[in-house]
Amino acid sequence: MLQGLQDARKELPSKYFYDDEGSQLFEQICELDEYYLTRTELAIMQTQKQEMSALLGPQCLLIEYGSGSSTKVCTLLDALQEPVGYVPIDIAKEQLLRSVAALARAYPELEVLPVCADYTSDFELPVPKQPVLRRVAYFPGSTIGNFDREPARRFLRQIARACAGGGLLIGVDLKKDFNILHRAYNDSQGVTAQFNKHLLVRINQELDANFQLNQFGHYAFYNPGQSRVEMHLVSLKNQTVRIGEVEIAFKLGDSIWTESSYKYTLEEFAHLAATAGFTVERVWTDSRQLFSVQYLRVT
Ligand code: AVI
Repeated sequence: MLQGLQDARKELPSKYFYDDEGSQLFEQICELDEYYLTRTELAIMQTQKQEMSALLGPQCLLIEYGSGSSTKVCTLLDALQEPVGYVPIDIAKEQLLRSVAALARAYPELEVLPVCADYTSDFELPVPKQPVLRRVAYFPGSTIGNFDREPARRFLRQIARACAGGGLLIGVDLKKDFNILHRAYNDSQGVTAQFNKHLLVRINQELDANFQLNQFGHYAFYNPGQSRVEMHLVSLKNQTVRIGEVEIAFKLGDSIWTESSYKYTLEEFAHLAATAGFTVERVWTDSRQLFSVQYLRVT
């Protein structure tokens, strides 16, 4: 965190949004009218789950990277043919434990094998009791968009290795009218702004800092040259912030870059997938082509 704030271009890794409170704020974002992503993806899952289930086949081990509240996966679990297990991976422990308990009630037959980890790190995949025919990763929500290009490729390669002989069901947000993107990341209720500032709240609480939340503004815009929505926190005045023993000076207008959310065309994503060891087998989209769910097979 300190390193990121001391660089000439101040930047904080977006993965730190997701402690328990941050994860709850994100769940609130997913309910917003302006945030079309979740709603659109869920509708695609609902209408296409039978075909998805046929592609994934019987006795698969479903591994979800960044499972959150594990709500999206239920649509899939309802349709899958005799899944041998479900591995939810998430860094937010409380939420992970809550969702495991809920899943155990809803799917008493299903073996649930939770992993509390940063899913981009090296961790051991648990082995279910029943034999596995195919390992399939599930990475919904277009979280792949929060990775820069090279880290995205590395992460997809990591999944391809973990699921050799299997595949990946992934949600990918698509390029579209900038105004739709602008509204999605600048909602009228200010939930996204609160989510963005949550990083500062965490630094204050966990690293003994004194950021004044009302002295930083939420700023999100689409950068067409880079095909991404950028989220920043912009200093509203000249100020000095203390983090532990370290003082960091901000000038009026200085920004902390907190997140990128890349948007793809289907061709661009197929190219990225191919360079990471996957072949796109099937793409489902909504009628407005806002969002896609894709099944990639490990090549
Ligand atoms: C988790 N991720 C896909 C979200 C996104 O749209 O990039 C995070 C988010 N940031 C602001 N609103 C939602």
